[in-house]
Amino acid sequence: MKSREERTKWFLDDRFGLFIHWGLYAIPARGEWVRSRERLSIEDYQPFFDEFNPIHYDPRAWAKAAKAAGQKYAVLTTKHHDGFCLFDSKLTDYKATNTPAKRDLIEEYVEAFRSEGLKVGFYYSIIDWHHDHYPKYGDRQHPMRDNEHYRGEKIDFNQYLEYMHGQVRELLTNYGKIDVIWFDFSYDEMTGEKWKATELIEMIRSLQPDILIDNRLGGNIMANEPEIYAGDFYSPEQIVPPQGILNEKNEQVPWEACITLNDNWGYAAHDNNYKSPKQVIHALVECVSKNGNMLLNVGPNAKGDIPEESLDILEAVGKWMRQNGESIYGCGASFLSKPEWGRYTQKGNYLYAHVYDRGIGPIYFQGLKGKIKRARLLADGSELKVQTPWMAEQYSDIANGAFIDLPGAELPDEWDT
Ligand code: FUL
Repeated sequence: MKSREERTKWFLDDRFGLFIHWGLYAIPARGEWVRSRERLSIEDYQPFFDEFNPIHYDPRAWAKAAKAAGQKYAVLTTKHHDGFCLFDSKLTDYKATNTPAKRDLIEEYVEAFRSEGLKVGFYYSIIDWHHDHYPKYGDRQHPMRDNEHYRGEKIDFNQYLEYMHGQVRELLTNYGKIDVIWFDFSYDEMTGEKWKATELIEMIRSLQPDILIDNRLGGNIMANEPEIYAGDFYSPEQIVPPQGILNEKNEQVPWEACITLNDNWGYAAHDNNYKSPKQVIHALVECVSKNGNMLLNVGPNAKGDIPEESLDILEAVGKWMRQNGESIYGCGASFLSKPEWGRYTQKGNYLYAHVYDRGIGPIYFQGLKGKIKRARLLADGSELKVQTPWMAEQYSDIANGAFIDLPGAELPDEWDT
């Protein structure tokens, strides 16, 4: 079996992926937690199942948008907390093939993303608000929490476990090679032991030895024993960890920050709080400058369209990536500390200076270990002058530093040159 280091190689090179939250909740259009937040009963939620008919679903178009944005892999919700399955599971009737959609949406997704050359991941919720044997009463992650009707409920959690493990087996047997499985999530007393995570991971590794597993089954990645259910990477949500993620020996551990484009994962019709392309690019650079990945989310609507606002952002990011992707792919943190004018990323002997703030005059590189052989602008490939400005010797310790001249008064790329 490959080591975690070998398994995560492609992942850490690729750096940028697309997260897709899509399911029945796209119809009420108030985010993927609508059933829980509004305490909707099974009956309240049923119309969305009866109506689900995403006539515009075209995963090829999604894959093309991701690819054009510079994203190298994707992760789609095969089942979210509401329990609805986008795939044709033999273990339930609560699935897309039984809705008016009448299609295995996961099969089409895998096919489409693969043929566009992207790696393919499955999000799978271990929480399940629909299953009869998933705890309901007094469970803070359940829509029916504290509903007296469920006090003293008789559930057989083992039946749920069998179902959940069985579905993971289906997902990793019926769709060819899968690159990432993204579980969501352990909480309170629902720990790795409860989910029988060790057995689950053993099964996963036997079916798909190279697949990457996130950390949300619980467990401690730092323990560094692949037999333990810890998974391969951390999944900080809506934050970039300030120092990256380090183990006790101060080594970087793989991580991927998942970030929404507005304030919701699932489609939310009235949420217009979109980030700007500049914020998204800076977030991606921030992740890479700390040895992390970014999984950027979109929430397609009930018809299967990614919202226009999201597509526009992806397109703008893609434009930047086409010129500057070299400073992202295969890159990680630099040994140099954060400069005043922006960020560094680094790949071997190549140092990438992400200039956010033009300032005046040349930009200063502090603490170099050797001489800069040559410098160029990623925007157009033109050579830049490494120089010592007149009289600078008197004012700065330039022995281990260098000044580089930027042409013009404005940066060629307003967000990150
Ligand atoms: C969370 C979930 O509860 C959200 O709905 C979303 O899927 C996010 C990525 O993980 O914890």
